[in-house]
Amino acid sequence: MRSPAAKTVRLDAPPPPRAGATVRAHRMSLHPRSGGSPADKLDKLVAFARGHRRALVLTHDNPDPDSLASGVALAWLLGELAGVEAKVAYGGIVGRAENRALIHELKLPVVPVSRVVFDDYDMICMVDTQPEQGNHSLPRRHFPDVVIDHHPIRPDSNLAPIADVGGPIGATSTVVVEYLRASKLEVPPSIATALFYGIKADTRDLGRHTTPQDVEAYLWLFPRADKDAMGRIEHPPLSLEYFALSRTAIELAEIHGHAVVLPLGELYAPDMVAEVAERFLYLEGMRWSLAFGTFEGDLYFSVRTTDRRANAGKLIRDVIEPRGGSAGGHGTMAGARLPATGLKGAALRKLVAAVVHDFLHAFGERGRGARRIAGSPPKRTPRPVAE
Ligand SMILES: [Mn+2]
Repeated sequence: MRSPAAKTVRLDAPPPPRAGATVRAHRMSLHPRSGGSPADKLDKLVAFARGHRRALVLTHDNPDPDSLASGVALAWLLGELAGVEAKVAYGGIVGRAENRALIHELKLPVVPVSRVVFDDYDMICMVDTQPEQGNHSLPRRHFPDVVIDHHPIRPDSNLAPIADVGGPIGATSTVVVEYLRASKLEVPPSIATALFYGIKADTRDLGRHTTPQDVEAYLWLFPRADKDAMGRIEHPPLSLEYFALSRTAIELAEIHGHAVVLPLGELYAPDMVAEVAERFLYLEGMRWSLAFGTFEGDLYFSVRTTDRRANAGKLIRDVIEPRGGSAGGHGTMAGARLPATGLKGAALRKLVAAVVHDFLHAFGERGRGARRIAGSPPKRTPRPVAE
């Protein structure tokens, strides 16, 4: 049986709220965004948390620095102010070397979601993503109690008792810093450093999607952050796999007008599409970059643009969601996952070709032949140039 409403249900949409939804309705008055100042928001969060024993803080899958930092900081705050034992977990893997160094150097207490028994927790928080976003590992039978995210609000996020969601703030870490400042607590250097890097990474050193609140949080964190650790986090050793992926990207890059497309094949970590898309946007003359590859049967896409008037988040959702994938992002940066399990050879190539075609169309680049970065293969080895 099909009801008209069923047609509009997306594959990554969460289930209807649990039976507790009627109880939640009156709690929506706690919605901190209607509550004004960070101190008010913090009070409401702490009052809500005090009725609970154990909290789980979930980042988005394949977490980035902003997600990890805001998760760890929120967990610390819940422990200090509400006496709630909070654990931070992430789905997927941490692949990018800088993000691995962030966890390692600062000994951040985060665990893979595979080690989590969701029913052990009576409070669930979500940071840097939202229930409907589809890029997190919260099982469908659960719904978060707390959602803190700087991405554009999705309707279901308002069903959470505490939801501090929406732009234009450049990083979820900035939102959490405002809570920390309101708490008047002394923040441990590891947490300050993580948040500092979270803001730095999401705003690309305050040069992208940056608001005065981000600058203020950054400046507040600067004297509290461990600069030696920051140096090791931002400049970590890079693996052979990393350089092999860079070679693949350079060899296979296709330039279509003002867009560069980077087919990366099998990825060693899904978050590397973001790294490569980001890097190749530096190629002069580019307005768009698109990197994609497969990991454990799924296709991962990352889009970046230099066009500040663009909406990469909407663009990627328009291309990926009708095909049954999940996608999200905002103005100049966005990512997506498209299940492709079982697709091989020609079937996978056909899907990829159709998706890339749609992306190029959305970028406004059609009907031109692709150029390469380096002629493939090079006709002759260039003579070494004396230093
Ligand atoms: Mn973020």
